[in-house]
Amino acid sequence: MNTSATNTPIKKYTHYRVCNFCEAMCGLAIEHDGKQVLSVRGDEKDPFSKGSICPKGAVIADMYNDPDRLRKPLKKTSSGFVEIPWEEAFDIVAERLNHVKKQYGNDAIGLYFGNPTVHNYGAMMYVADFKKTIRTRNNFSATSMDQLPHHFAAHFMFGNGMIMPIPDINRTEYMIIMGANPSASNGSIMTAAGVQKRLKNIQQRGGKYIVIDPRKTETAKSADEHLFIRPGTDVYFLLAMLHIITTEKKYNLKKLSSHVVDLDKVIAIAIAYTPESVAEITGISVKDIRRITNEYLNTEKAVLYGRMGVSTQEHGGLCNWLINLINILTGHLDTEGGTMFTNPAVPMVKSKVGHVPYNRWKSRVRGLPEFQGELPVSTMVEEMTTNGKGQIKAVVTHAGNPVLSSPNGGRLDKALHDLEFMVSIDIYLNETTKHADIILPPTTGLEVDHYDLIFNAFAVSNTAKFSEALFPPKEGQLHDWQIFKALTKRLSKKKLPWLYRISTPKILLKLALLNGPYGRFGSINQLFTGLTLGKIKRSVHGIDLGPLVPMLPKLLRTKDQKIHLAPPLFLEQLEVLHTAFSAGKDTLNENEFRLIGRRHLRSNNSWMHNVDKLVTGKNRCTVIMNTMDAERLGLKEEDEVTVKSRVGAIKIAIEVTQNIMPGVVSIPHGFGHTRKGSQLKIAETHAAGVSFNDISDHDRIDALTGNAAFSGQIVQIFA
Ligand SMILES: Nc1nc2c(c(=O)[nH]1)N[C@H]1C(S)=C(S)[C@@H](COP(=O)(O)OP(=O)(O)OC[C@H]3O[C@@H](n4cnc5c(=O)[nH]c(N)nc54)[C@H](O)[C@@H]3O)O[C@H]1N2
Ligand SMILES: Nc1nc2c(c(=O)[nH]1)N[C@H]1C(S)=C(S)[C@@H](COP(=O)(O)OP(=O)(O)OC[C@H]3O[C@@H](n4cnc5c(=O)[nH]c(N)nc54)[C@H](O)[C@@H]3O)O[C@H]1N2
Ligand code: SF4
Ligand SMILES: [Mo]
Repeated sequence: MNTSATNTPIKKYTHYRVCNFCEAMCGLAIEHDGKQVLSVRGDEKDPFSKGSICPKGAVIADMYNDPDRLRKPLKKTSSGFVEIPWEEAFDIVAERLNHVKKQYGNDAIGLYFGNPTVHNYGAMMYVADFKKTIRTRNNFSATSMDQLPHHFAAHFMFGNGMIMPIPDINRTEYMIIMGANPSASNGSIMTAAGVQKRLKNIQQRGGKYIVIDPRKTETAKSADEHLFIRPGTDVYFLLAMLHIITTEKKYNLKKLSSHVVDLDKVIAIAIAYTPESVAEITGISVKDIRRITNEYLNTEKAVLYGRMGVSTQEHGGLCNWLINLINILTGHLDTEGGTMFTNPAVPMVKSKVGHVPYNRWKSRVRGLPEFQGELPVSTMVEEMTTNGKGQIKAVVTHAGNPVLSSPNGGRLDKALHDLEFMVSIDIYLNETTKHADIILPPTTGLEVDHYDLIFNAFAVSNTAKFSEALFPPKEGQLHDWQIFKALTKRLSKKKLPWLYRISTPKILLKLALLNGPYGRFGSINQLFTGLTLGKIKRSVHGIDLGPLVPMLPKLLRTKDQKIHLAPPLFLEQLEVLHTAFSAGKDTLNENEFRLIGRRHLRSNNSWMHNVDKLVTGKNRCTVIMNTMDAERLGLKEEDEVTVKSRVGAIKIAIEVTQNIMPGVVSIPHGFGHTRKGSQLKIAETHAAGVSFNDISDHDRIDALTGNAAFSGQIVQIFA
């Protein structure tokens, strides 16, 4: 394979894989010489991504080679972290966790799973067994500061949290995008590699897409239309749409008519929300509300899509319910060009019907209900710092950096410091993992094989691809799944079944594919022709399993196999909203603003800033403010200001633009790498930035779901 002789030309090979950094699933073509990567480009032959790539995928080799990446377990000592052998590290973790369990009970262990957990199929295959050995109620993840309201609406309307509708971007002719910026994020709960091209294609086939966002984002700039909306008021805009649809009797459920219950209950809920009554609150004119609703109603292939901005806000749960409801009432669910459901080769929706994993326990301090085994992350710190039975004394983090990513991360920073024990499974010694007593660093990126279990299930067409590892793990390195398995083995009271002991992610994937809808055992006539892992592997660029197809009513998992249009929890929350609505528009003092976040194409939450190529150029950790507001406060570009909230204050440079709604300011999250003790080289550079979540309030949640409400918090700005 190798060519070390000086004159022999270097032998080059191409390795094809899926990038697993974000949800888009771009196929990469990686040229290498067997040892080093020579170039990375988008794989034009990938039937799903067709050559698309972004700057993050292009530096996958830089991530692999990053000298700051940990390769061996670390143990904290009085003179700093020292490397120790794996067996010793596992023994310490098992001994300490067992000790905490014995002394204080199972709930004394808090678990936190970050975003890359779901991008890692090996971890996904083994995390459930690991959780079972801990058996704690204090189970947290990034879900409750992200897409929880989507799961919530899916769960109560369709009977399973994973039945999340996906916009059929490939065929729609009218797309309303609320609170999403796919040009930066590359799409979310809409796996759509090359999303910008897909959006452009809507226009090229004579359709249009409009963006409703408090900032004129990168997506908004190429949209047919952009409307500013006041942060956190989407619920009123949606209710006004529903008002028009119901009071003017413009609803038509088409083929779904016989598959819904409680239509009568939703017909009257939006009566009070006339476009006239919400225009001032939302900042969107009556004319625009009416026109957009009618354009959407009059286009057969139309879709209403909402994401982060309408999820991580105080009415996230209601927004996601209303978005589904409007798509259903207007015949835009489960039809071409509307919202549809993916039919992945490994289904995420199990065949069981009607089980409701909700509110089986509540968080100890704030009394917030569990959803699908998890408590809202906003409650994590109080569960650590409030004395009493069930108090968290030890924490396990996997692939998460909650000190930078969770609400009031500064408070968490202190609470982690005071724990009796902490272990982090992570590739870096960063702002969170620096608190760990033991860090267990797995392989990542080019060293792991990959099959996108989660994002294949939310893709805009049905597709499958398997990526082999390009490079073997460096000597002594373990995969995430091997770490989970080793810990499960040590922590488990019972002897583990032999099947578990010999299993690998590949074996489990093989079985899942065989039993999946396209697999050999999926149906009798597929017995000889059905999909196998072998077949997928042989198609190195991936397999196209066709466009989205109607999936209802078969996919429904409610006991009565109907869509529940008016789940009681949502109606109750709507009553609460009525009170807020009657209070009218709130007013802000002179130096008060509503804060929103933003993502940049060259960032990925908190963990990619260590790659030089992704942080060169202009400082991106700035607060964006409208020109009029800046003039009013006597501020100019690059001035440093203090942004203060109930829970903290940060100093940050200002960027002045017309592209943000007056009264609103925007700060990106995932920065703030200057914290002492983190070993990342970014900490020493100008790009370290400050953390949004040092000012985000942990008490600001969506009351319905417990999701963190990052958007719309009031902050004060001082020169
Ligand atoms: N203010 C504000 N806060 C936000 C958001 C926002 O929009 N605004 N967004 C929220 C959202 S949507 C999310 S998903 C969360 C993300 O929250 P987190 O998941 O807590 O944060 P990340 O920055 O994604 O941290 C990922 C961690 O995983 C590690 N890692 C990377 N690859 C691997 C791997 O292969 N294996 C292991 N074991 N570790 C790995 C990294 O080193 C890093 O420590 O942040 C949320 N926080
Ligand atoms: N480059 C890059 N890509 C990423 C990530 C990343 O950090 N960087 N993170 C990944 C993750 S974990 C996720 S969850 C996805 C998220 O992907 P998206 O859902 O596309 O999230 P954002 O890019 O944060 O876009 C949210 C938009 O909501 C707007 N917004 C804020 N408040 C409101 C509001 O009250 N109403 C309305 N209508 N809009 C509002 C913001 O201005 C912003 O433009 O991106 C993923 N992809
Ligand atoms: S868009 Fe996402 S999947 Fe595609 S190359 Fe970039 S980070 Fe990777
Ligand atoms: Mo996320």
